[in-house]
Amino acid sequence: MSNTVTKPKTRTKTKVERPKLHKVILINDDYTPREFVTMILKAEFRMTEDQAYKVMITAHKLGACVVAVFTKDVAETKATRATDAARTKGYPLLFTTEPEE
Ligand code: NFA
Repeated sequence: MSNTVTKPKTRTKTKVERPKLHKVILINDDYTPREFVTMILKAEFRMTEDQAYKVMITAHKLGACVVAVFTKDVAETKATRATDAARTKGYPLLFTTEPEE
């Protein structure tokens, strides 16, 4: 029959991948005051005094500490904003980012 209606032979399955998350990492240095680090963590990463103090003291003791994970754009923006805020006060404080495994 020439006018038979047939189903399509191929199907399309859309795969949605979860965007890879990126860590924001606080790096220790010998010059930035503890109080200032804690203040930046509270302001930029919306942490409580307790959370901010724990992250600051962990970086102070171990050399670095993961602050939080975000999508790539958000992680980079927050790391840059936090680092820039320290620069305006003349502190060498540094936040970096790296993709999660
Ligand atoms: N190590 C700094 C000090 O003793 C405090 C600090 C903690 C700096 C975490 C940077 C990151 N004043």
